[in-house]
Amino acid sequence: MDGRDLVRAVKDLGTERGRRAWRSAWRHRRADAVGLPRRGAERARVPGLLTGTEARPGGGVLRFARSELVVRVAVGGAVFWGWDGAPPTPSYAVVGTGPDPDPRAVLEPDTGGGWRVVSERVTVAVSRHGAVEVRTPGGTVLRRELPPRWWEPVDPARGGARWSQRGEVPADARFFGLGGRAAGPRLRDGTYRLWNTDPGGAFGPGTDPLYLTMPVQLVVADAGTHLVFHDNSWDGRVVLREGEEGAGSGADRPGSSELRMDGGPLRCWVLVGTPARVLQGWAGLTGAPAVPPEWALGYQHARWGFGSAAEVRRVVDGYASRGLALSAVHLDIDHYDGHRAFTVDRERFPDLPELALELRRKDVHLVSIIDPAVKAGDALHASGLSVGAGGAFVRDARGREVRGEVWPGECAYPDFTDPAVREWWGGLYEERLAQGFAGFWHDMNEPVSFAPFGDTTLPRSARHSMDGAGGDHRSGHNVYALTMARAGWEGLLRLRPAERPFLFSRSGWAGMQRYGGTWSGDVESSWDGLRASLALVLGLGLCGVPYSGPDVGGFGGSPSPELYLRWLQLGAYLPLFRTHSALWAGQREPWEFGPETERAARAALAERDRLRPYFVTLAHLARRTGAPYVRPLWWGAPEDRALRDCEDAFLLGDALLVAPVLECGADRRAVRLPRGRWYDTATGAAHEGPGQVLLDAPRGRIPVLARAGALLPVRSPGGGAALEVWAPARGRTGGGVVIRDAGPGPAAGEAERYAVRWDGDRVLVEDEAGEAVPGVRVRGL
Ligand code: NBV
Repeated sequence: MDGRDLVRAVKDLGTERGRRAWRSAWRHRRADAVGLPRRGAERARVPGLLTGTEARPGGGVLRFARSELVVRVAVGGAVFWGWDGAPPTPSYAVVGTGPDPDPRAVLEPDTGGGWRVVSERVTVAVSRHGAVEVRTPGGTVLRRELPPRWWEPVDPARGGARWSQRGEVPADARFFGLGGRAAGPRLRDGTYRLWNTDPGGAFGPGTDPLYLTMPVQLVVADAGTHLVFHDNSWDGRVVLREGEEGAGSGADRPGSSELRMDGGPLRCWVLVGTPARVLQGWAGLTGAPAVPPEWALGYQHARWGFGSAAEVRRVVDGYASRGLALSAVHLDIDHYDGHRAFTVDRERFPDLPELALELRRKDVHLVSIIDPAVKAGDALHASGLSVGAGGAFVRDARGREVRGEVWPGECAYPDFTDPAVREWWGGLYEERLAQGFAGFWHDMNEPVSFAPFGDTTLPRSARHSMDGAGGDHRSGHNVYALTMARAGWEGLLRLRPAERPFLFSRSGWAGMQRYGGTWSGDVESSWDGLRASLALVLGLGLCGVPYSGPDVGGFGGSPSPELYLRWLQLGAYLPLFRTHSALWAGQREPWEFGPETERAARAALAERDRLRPYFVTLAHLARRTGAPYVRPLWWGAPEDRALRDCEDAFLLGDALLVAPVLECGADRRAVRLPRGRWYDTATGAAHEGPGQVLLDAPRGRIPVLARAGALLPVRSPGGGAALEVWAPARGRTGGGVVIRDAGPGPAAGEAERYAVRWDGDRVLVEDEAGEAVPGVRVRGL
C-alpha cells in the first residue's frame, strides 16, 4: 500500500460502501491466505541439452534433458511451439482444435547440432540448448527466443512453475499490441503487466495495465513483420526494450521482449508475413471479428446519469431538432433499480419499452450497460443458485461463494468459464430485449470488486470451472470478460437468431473480436487522454480487435469546447463513435459548447453519416480478412521507418488517411504520407508521398486525405448509396471493394470489386464484368 492508497483506504472507512469494501478486501486476503498454497522453496530449471527428436505432422517433438518441445507449422504458416509438452488446445483464444499441421513441413538437422522445421513460408530452428529461431524462407531471423527458465516449487503439491522467456528481435524492430495500452501504439521500453485491471479512476498515457490486456505482440522490423502470442491467461509481465543500431562498438544491440509469467503453459504462436497477412492469420487462428449491426457504425450518445426517461427524450430531441444524426443512446447503471443488472428503476424509467419504441421510430437504438456482479440475496442471485449442481457463482477453495463489493452492494460473481453458467446468463438478455434494448455494453468485468487495499478483483484462490479443466482466479481472471462476452453473444444469437448482436465490453482477452468490440473505458478528459484514445484503438486493432473507440470528451471531466471538438472529430473516423461521461462530468451534447463548436460538430457528424457505407464495408472486410478498420500508417509499408514511428495519424481502410489534431491550440499540423499521391479531401490539393506535409487544421475540421485511385462507398445527399472515386495519378490505376450490408442478419454481403482507370481525359470506373459504372462522383480532378 503506498501513501495514496493509504489515504484512499482511510477515507473509504467514512462511508457504508467503504466499510463494506474494507470487509470484502479482508475476506479476500484471508481467502488467499488459506486457499493459495505457499510456494516454499523453488528450484530453477532450463531445458538442458537436446537428446533426441521425433518427426510429427507439421514438425516434431524435440527432447531435451529436462523438458520437451513440440514444434508444429500449421497449414497457412502459423507456427506453434509448446514446452513441457504443452498442447495448442484447449485454449480460450484459439478456435476449435486449431489449424491442421502442414503436411509438407519437415523436421531436419540444422547446423550446430540443432534441428529445424522447414516449411514454405517459415523456418523454425531449434538450437541444441533450446533456443528457438523464427526465420523467413530466405533465412532472415525475425525472432530468437532464448531457452526458457522455470522456477518450480520443490514440493510439486505447492503448484506449477513460474517461467520466463526472453525473445530477441532485430535492432530496428518496433513493438505494438499487448491489448489496450494507453502509452502506445508504439510500445517503448518498459514493463507491461498482463492482468486486466480497472485503474480505478480516469486514466492517461502513464496508466498501465488497463482493462483489456493480452499477450499478443506485433513486431515490425525491416526484416519483416511477425505476431507472437503466448497462449497463457495467467498474470505476467512483458519487459520490452527496443534495440539500437550501431550500439557501442558499432554492432547492433537487438531489441528484446521478455515474458515473465506467474504460471500456466509455455506455449506460443508466431505468424509471419505482411501486416495484412499476419492479421488474416490471427483471425484464422482466433476467430473472425463480429460484424456489428449497421446502426452501431453510426454516432452514439451515452451518459452515466441521464437519470430519467425525460432526460433521454430531451437529449434525443435535441439532436433531432438540430438535424444532427444520432444512432444510439446508451443507458448506464443509473437506469437500474438499486444498481442491479437486468432490472429497471421504474420510477425514473416507467415506460422503457415505450421509450425504446419511440426512439426506434426516430432510428435511434437503445443500448444497455450490463454489469456481471449479482447482488447477494436478490431474485437474480436465487436464479443463479439453481444453475447446475453447485450454482452459477464463483466459489472459494473451501466451496463458499466468493463475495465482493460493487455498485449494488455485496455481490456474487457468475463463473462464466462454466458452460452451464454461460447458458443461464445468455438467457437473461431476454429481459433486456423485452425492455427494447438493441445492444449491450459490458462493464466492470475485469471483474471489479471495490477494495481499499489489495487487488480490486476476486481473490486469486477463487475457483473457476475453466470449462471443465478446473482452475483458480490466477488463470480465470484474464478470461473472465471474454467468457462473459461469449455468454452474452451466444445468448443473444439464441434469442434473436436473425440479428447480429451488438456487444462491446470493457475487458477481454485474445479472441474477444469473435463476440464484439471494446471501448476505452474511463479515459481522462485531457489532451493526453485524447492521444491515449487513438493509441488504444490502434493497438487493439493490431491485436485483432478492430471495433473500439473512446469516450468522446473523456470520461470524468468537462472538456473545453476545443478539446471536445477535436475528440469528436477524431471519433468520427473510429469504429465505435460514442460520447460518454461520468455522473459528475460536464455535458457532452454538441450544442452545449457554443454555436461555433456546434457548427463544426455538425460537420463531423454529417461526415460520419456520409461515410457509413464505407464503415460497413470495413466491418465486413475485417470479418473476412482480419484487417482492422483503423490501421497504422505503416500498414502497407512496414519497411518505411518514418511511418513506423508515426503515431499521430492513421489509415481508415485503404482509402483514407486521418490526421487528428491532438494538440491544444493547433490549427496546422505535419502529416506524414505513405508512398503515392494523396488528396486533401477539404481542399482537393494533391500531395506526393512518401514525405511530410504541413496542412491546415482550422477548428472546423481535421486533415483527412484520400489515396489517389481509391474508391469508397458513401451515402448520397438524398440518403441512397453512391460511389466516390479519387482520381488516380496520370498513367496509374486504382480501385476498391464495396460490401453492402445484407440486412441485420448474419449473412455476409457480397463483395463488389471496382477498377478505376483513366480513359483519355476522364476517369472511368468499371465493375467486375468490365462495365462502366455511371454516376460515380470523381474527385481530385
Ligand atoms: O457504470 C458507471 C461507469 C461507466 O459509466 C463507465 O463507462 C465504466 O467504464 N462504470 C465504469 C463504473 C464506475 C466508474 C467510476
